[in-house]
Amino acid sequence: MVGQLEQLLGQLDALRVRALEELEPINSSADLEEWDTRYLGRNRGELKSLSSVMPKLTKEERPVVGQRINAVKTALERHLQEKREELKQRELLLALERERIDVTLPGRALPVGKMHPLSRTILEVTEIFARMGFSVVQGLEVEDDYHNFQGLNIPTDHPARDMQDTFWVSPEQILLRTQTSPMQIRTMEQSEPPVRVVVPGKVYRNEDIDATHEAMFHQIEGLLIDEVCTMADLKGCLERFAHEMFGPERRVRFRGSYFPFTEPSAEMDISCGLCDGKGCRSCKYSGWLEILGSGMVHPQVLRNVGYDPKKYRGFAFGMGVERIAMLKYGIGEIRLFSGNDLRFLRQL
Ligand code: 2U9
Repeated sequence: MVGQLEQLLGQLDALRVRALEELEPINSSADLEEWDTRYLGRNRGELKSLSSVMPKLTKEERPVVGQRINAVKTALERHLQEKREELKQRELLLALERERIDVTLPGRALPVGKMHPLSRTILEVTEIFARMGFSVVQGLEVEDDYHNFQGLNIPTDHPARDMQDTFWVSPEQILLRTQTSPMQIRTMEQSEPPVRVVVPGKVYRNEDIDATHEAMFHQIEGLLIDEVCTMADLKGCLERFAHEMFGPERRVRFRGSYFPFTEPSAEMDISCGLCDGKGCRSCKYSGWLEILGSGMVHPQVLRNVGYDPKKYRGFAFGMGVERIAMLKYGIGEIRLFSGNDLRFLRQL
C-alpha cells in the first residue's frame, strides 16, 4: 500500500516537472490555452485523471495525496498566470511596434470646398446693405405678368415684354422673372412703410449668349421706402456700397438714365481700378466702369401697391451679380460661372 502511495506522489511530482518544462518554451496564446486544457482541464486534464484515484485510497492516504494535488495545481496555475501576463505584454509590444505611428510626418491636407464666386459676391453685397439696415428677402423664379411687368409700370409695348425676350411658361401670363423686382412689389403689397430690402436671385432673359450675356444670370436689387427720402440718400447709400465693395479709393459718378419703374433714374459708374480713371483697355478708354442702375421709385409703382405717393417716396437700385464679380475679380468671361470647371473655381 505504501508503495502505491509513493508511486502516486511520484507521478504527481513528475507531472509537475513535465508540465513546467513544457510551459517554459511556449510563446503563443493558442499554445498556452492548449497547455492549460492538457494539464489543468476540468474534464480530461492530466491532473484530473490522477485525482480520479482518490476514492480508492484509504482515509489516511487521502489528505496526503489531496494536499499534493492541490500543491501541484496551485503551482501550475501560478506559472500559467505568469506566462499569460508575459505573453500579453509581449503581444502588446509587438502590436505597438507593428502599428507604430511616425508623429513627425507632415499631416495629410483634407480637400476643403469653398463658396462659388457668385454666392460669395451675393454674400458680400448683401452684407454691406445689411449693415446699412436692409433685410435680405428672396422670391420665386416663376412669376406672373402683373408682378414682373405691370406693377412695375412696364408698359405693354416695352421691348422686355416682347415674346422674344422673355421665357414665357404660359403665353402672356406666367413667366420666368426677368428681374428680382416682383419680390419688391410683393413685399410692399404685404407690409406698410418703412421698407428696406435687398433681393438677390436668379433671373432669366432670352438673350443671345456671348462673353458677357447668359440667358440665366443673378441680380441683386434693393428698395427703400420712407416718409423722408431723397436722391441724396440714394447717392450716399450707393457710394458707401461702392467704397465697401471695391475700396475707398474708387470714385463714383451718376449719369442720368431711364427705367419705367424709377423717375428720375441714374446709372452709377466707378473709376477704373486698373488705370485709376486714366483710361485703359479694361474700361474701354473711358476711365469708368458701369456697376448699377438706380432711381427714385416711380409714383405709379407706389400707387400700384396702395402706397400714397404724397406721403411716401423711396429709391431703388439693381445690379448684375456676374458683372460685379467680373469687375471685382477681373474675370473676362461670364460663362465660367456656370461651367463648373474646377480650375476656375479653385482660383478665387
Ligand atoms: C421696384 C421699384 C424699382 C430696380 C432697379 C435698375 C435700376 C437696373 C439693371 C442692372 C443691371 C438690371 O441686372 S441688370 O441688367 N437694373 O438698372 N433696377 S432701378 O428698381 C426697382 C425695383 C423694384 C418696386
